[in-house]
Amino acid sequence: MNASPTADRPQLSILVAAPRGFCAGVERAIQIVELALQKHGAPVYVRHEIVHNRFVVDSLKAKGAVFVKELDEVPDGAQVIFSAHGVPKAIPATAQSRGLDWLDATCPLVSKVHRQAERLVQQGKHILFVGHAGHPEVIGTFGQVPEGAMTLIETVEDAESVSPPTADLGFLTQTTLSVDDTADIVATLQRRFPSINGPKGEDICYATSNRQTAVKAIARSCELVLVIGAENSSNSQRLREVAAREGAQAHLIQRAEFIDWSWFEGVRMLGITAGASAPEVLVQEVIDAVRTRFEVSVQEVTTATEEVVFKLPRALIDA
Ligand code: 2E6
Ligand code: F3S
Repeated sequence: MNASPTADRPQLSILVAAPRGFCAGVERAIQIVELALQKHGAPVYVRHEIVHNRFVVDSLKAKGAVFVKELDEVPDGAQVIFSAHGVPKAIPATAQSRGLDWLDATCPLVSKVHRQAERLVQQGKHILFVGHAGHPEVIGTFGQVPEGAMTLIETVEDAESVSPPTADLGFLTQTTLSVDDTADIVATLQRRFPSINGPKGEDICYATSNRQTAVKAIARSCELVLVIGAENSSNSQRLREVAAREGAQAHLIQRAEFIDWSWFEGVRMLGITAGASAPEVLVQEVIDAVRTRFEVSVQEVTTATEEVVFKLPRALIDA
């Protein structure tokens, strides 16, 4: 449908956050599925959504990827790929014992946390892991260490009340947490357990923290912020929360068709960003949808530039 003439439409300024959208780990994970399809031909099985985005999953399905919940849905002899969020050690072990041809699309920054978890356990420490219960990254990281070696901390209240089995402690975090909430949780742990061993930098990844800084910068000036991303995407949910805390009405939407136009009442400045698993095409789709109702001016607000690229698994480099 064509946009109505300029005179009919109210003015709306749009601030678009940068960085937004795909991070290096998501680019790599999608490329792993695409290259595996090129190399082996369809079908290629993927355990769990490769990244938490329906549009990405549907695009890969159309190319021959088959998404499954568990390995027992993968036929013998097939190729299977593990999602960017990481898997418990038992998953590649099972794939190996079944003779499956497996590839690991775990983000290297998640794998780094896995190795830190193993190291802390080797040092005899109990780990306090800051993260969200039930998230696949958390399940994957817990699955790197023996049962009972790690305790989940979700809130400041958990950090205040936890009574670990030993005083010899380390902490680690999920990669996609709220930077501000995590700082409060870590400060609580460090106050209660002054000798706790923590990561040198942070386990919250560069993409998560850059996207939160960027959305904070635009949300301050916006009455409404739309975050493009999925309900099950932790980093996208955190972007919505950050925008809401800055005082904006903030909504997480998968794509343009989920816009509720009543949100726009009284809005003069709209902010737009996208989670690390949301493709740029969906951001442009939202801007185009807004253009059909408003006379818009679009400005990108850049708070950081990103040049991170991760290497592909060796088995795919030639492909
Ligand atoms: C893997 C690790 C971190 O829900 P979450 O934000 O973790 O995942 P996605 O798929 O939305 O984002 C990418 C990603 C993958 N982040
Ligand atoms: Fe990795 Fe962070 Fe993206 S952990 S998949 S770079 S959101």
